Amino acid sequence: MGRLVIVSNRAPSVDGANDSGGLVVALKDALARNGGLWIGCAPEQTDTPAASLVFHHRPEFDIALFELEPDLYRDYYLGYSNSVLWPALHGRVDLIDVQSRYATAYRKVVRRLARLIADEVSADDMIWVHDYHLIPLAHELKALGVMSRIGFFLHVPLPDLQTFKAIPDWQDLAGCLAEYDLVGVQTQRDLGHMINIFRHILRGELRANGNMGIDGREVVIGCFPISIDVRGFRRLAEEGSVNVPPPALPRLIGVDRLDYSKGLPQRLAGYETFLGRYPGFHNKVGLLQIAPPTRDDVEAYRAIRSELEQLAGRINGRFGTVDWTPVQYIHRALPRDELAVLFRLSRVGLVTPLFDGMNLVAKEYVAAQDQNDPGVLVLSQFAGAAEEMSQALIVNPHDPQDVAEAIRTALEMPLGERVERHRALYVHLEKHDIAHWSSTFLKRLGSVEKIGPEWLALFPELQVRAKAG
Ligand code: GDG
Repeated sequence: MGRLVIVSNRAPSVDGANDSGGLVVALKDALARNGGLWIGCAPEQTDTPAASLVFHHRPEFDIALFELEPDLYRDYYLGYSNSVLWPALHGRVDLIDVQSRYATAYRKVVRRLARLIADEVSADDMIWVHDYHLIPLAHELKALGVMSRIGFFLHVPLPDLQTFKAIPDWQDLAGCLAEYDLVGVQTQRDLGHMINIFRHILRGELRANGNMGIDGREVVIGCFPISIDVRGFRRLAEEGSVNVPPPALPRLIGVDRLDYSKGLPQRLAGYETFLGRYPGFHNKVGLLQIAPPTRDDVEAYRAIRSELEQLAGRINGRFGTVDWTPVQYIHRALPRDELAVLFRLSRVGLVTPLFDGMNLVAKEYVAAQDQNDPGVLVLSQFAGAAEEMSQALIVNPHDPQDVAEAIRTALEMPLGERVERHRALYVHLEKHDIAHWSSTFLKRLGSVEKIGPEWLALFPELQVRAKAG
């Protein structure tokens, strides 16, 4: 049996330092089973990249890094990935920054990576590619004769057809997606968009088994809602909060990378409306917003940062007193165990993105709660998580009145109702945790029909091994 080969823009750190939570936890076991491999971009760029993957051995699996020149990396990562694809996939077509060198760099990086991978894998390995940074990888690998099963999972939303067509290379990109053996998205919403995109752009046909027929091939498609290590996160919150006193005032909490898709200004507008409408809560509640920086080199991210700082300042100026600061804003990352405790000790979790593939913070907030006295999750209808978490208070993040009312409802919700809603959410999450997500995806990828290795042995000419260069 072959190995599992994970490919993502960023690989786990070589020393395992940032393993906690996330994909590593989910995939460690599957990787360890057959001497697995995780391929990702080297964290540092260099003017003289190695001509092959750079290997590091970890006890459970190997890590193989590909190196990139600084300019190439910038145009591929900050450029095409995060100034074209990220805004387009999140419906912010107004923020797309089209530069031909971005697209060139993106294709160049993926093509180069494909050559490095083709040298490494064999037909019975299973390759799982993650996210929008690497969409054309299956196309490039197949062009090099790689026969492995190749699956793709999109962590971010797949928008509707019209929005998708705002991407300059939309036809090409749709064709590249359809070259995977399995394409997974987070939600039924995104699955519907994918079917539409394949139908209209590639003349795909939806088959009775739920897969798509495209150009005489069957592309397996599916919805695989990602999750978290629910029990692990709960433990972190429980253990960390022993002897930690609750905050002086009931707390609302928001934790988001500082990204325009997360709806932070809209959230603050909702909170401001709440404070304006319900003066009885003045001095009786506080909002803690943690928003670590991300992609600071892209102009749209600098703009959202200054907008948020102004808004927080305005609210504090308008409602604050000598003894009370309505908004506490932290613009840096906190350790994960600290976050877990903060979630547990917060009465309301505010998760109000404008568009989000899933949103793991919503799941972390629920996992961290004390089941005997849980807080309430206020969740945007546009977070993928809303498909699974209907017992949260679901809001329209664009409507400050709606957010304000949900905040009030959450703060006034009786214990019985809080416990009931939390139990339903927790039971679902515990069953659908991150291990469930990865095993469902891998099982489906493993069952995709391919020419088996025994056949390949009879037809060695099919097993082309590409050479670098
Ligand atoms: C993409 C998709 C999809 C945040 N601040 C700190 C911190 N975080 C952690 C959270 C959570 C993670 O970062 C954020 O995950 P999200 O799911 O909320 O959002 P994205 O980063 O945009 O992730 C998203 C996800 O991929 C998975 O498929 O759900 O839709 O956009 O775990 O806790 N962690 C620490 N300090 C912080 O200050 N330690």
